[in-house]
Amino acid sequence: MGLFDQTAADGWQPLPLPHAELSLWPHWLAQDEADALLAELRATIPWEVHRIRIFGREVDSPRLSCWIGDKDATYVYSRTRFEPRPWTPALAALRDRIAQACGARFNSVLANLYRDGRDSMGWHSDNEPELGAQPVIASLSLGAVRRFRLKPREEATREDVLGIELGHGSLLRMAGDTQQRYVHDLPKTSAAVGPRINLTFRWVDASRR
Ligand SMILES: O=C(O)CCC(=O)C(=O)O
Ligand SMILES: [Mn+2]
Repeated sequence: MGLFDQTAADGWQPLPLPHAELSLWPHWLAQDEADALLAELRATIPWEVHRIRIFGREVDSPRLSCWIGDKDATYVYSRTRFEPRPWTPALAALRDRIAQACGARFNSVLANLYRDGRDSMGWHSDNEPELGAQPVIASLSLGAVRRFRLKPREEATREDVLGIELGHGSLLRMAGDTQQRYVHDLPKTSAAVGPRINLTFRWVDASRR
């Protein structure tokens, strides 16, 4: 698995985020490959509505999701325990390529489908204990370009918010103290946007819980 060495030959662009580690590879997948993957995942993933807890109240999450991974990669999210669905051949192949690009290993992926601009994800960080203190999380985006934002966990002013447009086929790598220091979201947009799929690959160790 080894080190994450950025070289001039690859497409990683480091993004400015003090005390954290964030890089974007804007066109990690070529257009035709990204098109095919978007169509396949939309049709084959068993999309479901996850229930999440907000201010103590359980509500439908405003997007469709599916947790996929190794059998032992169970995950407690918003106080709900998710048993992973098995890898499909396409997702397993993708996992291995993304592991290679990111210099990390992954045993699970959270797939999200944002049907249109009304679907979103609120401020949170991926800091569940089973992910460990400094997780490497790889985020692949397909479909409509949406804005992804990060802000410091504490005392954020408007200037502290970093917005990144995540385009079709882009790969975002979050590592180091990114989850400890920052929260991130995917806001709604009033623009007429089509569907978007986002895959966040993670390493879950259920024994850390
Ligand atoms: O859709 C995205 O780009 C982010 C999704 C996310 O943060 C998550 O699933 O934890
Ligand atoms: Mn997240």
